[in-house]
Amino acid sequence: MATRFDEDNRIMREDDYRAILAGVGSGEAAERSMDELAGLAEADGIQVIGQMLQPLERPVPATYIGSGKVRELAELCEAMEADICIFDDELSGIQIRNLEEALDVRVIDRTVLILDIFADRATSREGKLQVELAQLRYRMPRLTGFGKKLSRLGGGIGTRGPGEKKLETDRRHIASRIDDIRKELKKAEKTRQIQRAERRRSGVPVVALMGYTNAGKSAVMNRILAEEDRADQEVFSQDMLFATLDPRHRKISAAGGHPFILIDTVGFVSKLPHHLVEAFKSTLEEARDADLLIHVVDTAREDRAFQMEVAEEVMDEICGTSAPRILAYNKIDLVEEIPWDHGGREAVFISAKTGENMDDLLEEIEKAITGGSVDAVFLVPYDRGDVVSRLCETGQVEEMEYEDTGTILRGRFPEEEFARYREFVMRKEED
Ligand SMILES: Nc1nc2c(ncn2[C@@H]2O[C@H](COP(=O)(O)OP(=O)(O)OP(=O)(O)O)[C@@H](O)[C@H]2O)c(=O)[nH]1
Ligand SMILES: [Mg+2]
Repeated sequence: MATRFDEDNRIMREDDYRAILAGVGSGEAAERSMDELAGLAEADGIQVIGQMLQPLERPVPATYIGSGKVRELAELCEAMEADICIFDDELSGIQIRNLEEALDVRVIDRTVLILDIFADRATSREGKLQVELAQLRYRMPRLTGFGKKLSRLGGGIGTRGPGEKKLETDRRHIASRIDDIRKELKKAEKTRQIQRAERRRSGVPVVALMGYTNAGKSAVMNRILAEEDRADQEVFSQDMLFATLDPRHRKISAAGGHPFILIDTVGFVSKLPHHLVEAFKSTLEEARDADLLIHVVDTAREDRAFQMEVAEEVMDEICGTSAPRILAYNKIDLVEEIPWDHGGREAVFISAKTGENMDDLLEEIEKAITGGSVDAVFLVPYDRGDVVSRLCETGQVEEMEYEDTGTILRGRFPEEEFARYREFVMRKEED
């Protein structure tokens, strides 16, 4: 959990931050969004002591909430001894300044909160740079918006991370730092592109685990690895928001099944900051190119439908709507019944914790990635070792024999491989 410092650089206790949340909107969606904001605040070690939702259609330009509400909020802050107000949408510099003046507490928004959590979680060099880039791009147009509260609180919330030192330097410094980070990220992106191209060339399908944060994506990956006796290659999985920031891939050889590459990705929440999505674009690109998306859902959540909608929206934005998807209702060990309508889509009901029905998931993956495969027998001359390796890699070879004229391979192969090496096909076996 995050460590904070007061103005004399003494460590503050985590619950020293007492926050009131404020949002605009009405109906269930607005309430869910506020609940989610409270969850984010808690994930950042902030104690939520109150909240206020104003039923406006859209925020007020000068102060986000209406002026009457601002006064009400100021009274509430004073009465409850709050020291921070968190607004549910991204605020402009002017709004921050006006609100800090009127409320006399530190003012931050959802974006700062999310970036703060990300800054805390980032471990890889690339992850840290991506978060810093998003933080700087958020701060750039708001330099004048940060009032005296910020300098008073020094390295408080929203200023954590490598960007911290740059905060009070001028726009030019920030711009040049943004430039440097972009250049460095570009290099990392190049390496990633090469690796991705290699994976593409190998013809092994890519399957991406996606979904709302804390749904159990990493746990699903770990369960699949454990079943292959590869627990040593497990990824970080924890009951916390945004446990995963950097994508991780593992090649899965799925006992007897078609091999595939499984990618674990960063989790989503609603209103994910635009700059963050931008900054994480290159890491998310892996998922964008995936042949199959697995939407992992936390079945035990009461707000499951909301989380699913949020995840679908981000998935549409990143991957488009065309990649095939499987819905994986996870954590079924925590629910009594699993009976609901999933809109006729491919769905499996699993528990990454107990391992229940994981074979259903693997079966669905197999079905989706081998769509259009053929049982066939190949005879490949000995000077075409490349073809043999390729067929072994992309197909499920059941039998291999060495004849005078070459290697005989019997098994199930993707249609395109079958077509590509038609000249070596001895026979095609009908079902
Ligand atoms: N009971 C139960 N808990 C589960 C199951 N799957 C995952 N969990 C728990 O849910 C929490 C979140 O799991 P993660 O695998 O970190 O979830 P994630 O989707 O990767 O989350 P982020 O990377 O933070 O977006 C952990 O505490 C897991 O142990 C399950 O099937 N049953
Ligand atoms: Mg994860």
